[in-house]
Amino acid sequence: MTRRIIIDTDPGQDDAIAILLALASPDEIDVLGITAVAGNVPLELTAKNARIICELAGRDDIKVYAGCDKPLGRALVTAEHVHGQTGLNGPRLPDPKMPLQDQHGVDYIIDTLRDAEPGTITLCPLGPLTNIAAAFTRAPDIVEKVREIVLMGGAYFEVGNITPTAEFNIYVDPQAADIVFRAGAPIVVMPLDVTHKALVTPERNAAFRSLGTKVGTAVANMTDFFERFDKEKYGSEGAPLHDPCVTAYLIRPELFSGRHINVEIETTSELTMGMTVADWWGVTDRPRNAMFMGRIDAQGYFDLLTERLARL
Ligand SMILES: [Ca+2]
Repeated sequence: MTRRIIIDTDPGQDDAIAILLALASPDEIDVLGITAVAGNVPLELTAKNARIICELAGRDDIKVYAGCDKPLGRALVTAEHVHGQTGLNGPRLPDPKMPLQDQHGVDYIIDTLRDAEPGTITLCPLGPLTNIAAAFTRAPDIVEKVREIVLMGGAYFEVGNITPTAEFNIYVDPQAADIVFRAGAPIVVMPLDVTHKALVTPERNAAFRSLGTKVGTAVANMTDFFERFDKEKYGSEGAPLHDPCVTAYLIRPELFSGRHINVEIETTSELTMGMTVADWWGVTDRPRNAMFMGRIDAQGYFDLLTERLARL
């Protein structure tokens, strides 16, 4: 059955590839709309980049909304050091011609869920959870409309990438993450524990480039750009391709495995702010609120990406 989804995103090269994968997979995924949030770069750029990607996919009919321009209770932290000044450094892509919708992204999320049957809409957050938390706070009645929240964020065994203990998306808005993880909707988490196993090796990037299409070339140029940062930082054979794990899960969930556990968010300690405290070993009685993934069939994941991106 086709999943009806809202992608909430801060593009970001890896967000871009996650969106392309969704748009290339209409049998499994119906993208109702895309909401932009401040994260990797400020909101003005993420709202623009989301439209650049829709146009790259030939889908200027997709509705893109701008959401929150800063976290609920903290100053915005961005990641130009990873993604470049535009957030989409790497490929040369034209400015978008398609319009940004007038409605605020949070209002769009609320209205769309209110119009839906219970348990039917999947939310796919690829950035800080500000928009989702704002919607849940303002309209708690929409939580029951959610089928699943499949998000990229957090880490347990891999600990942190923006501080020693926190992953970027959760760190930017820990208060929002706390609201979402306590909301009661089913959650699937793609933490660094998974995404750091999804490395773009030279062979995998060559597979994107050899598609010989506009999309294949753009994707190869995106991963070329951000892998410079990760290779230096981690000394790994390539960059982790984080966000497409979310949309890949909607198509082939069997690529991933993990544990259904309690996950809580650190919101008070400055030292460990934004840490996803995951009870992987079941040492507490806290209620299980999230499917926390730990393993990925990485080659299956890249084969899926290459196969689907070839369709665009
Ligand atoms: Ca992202």
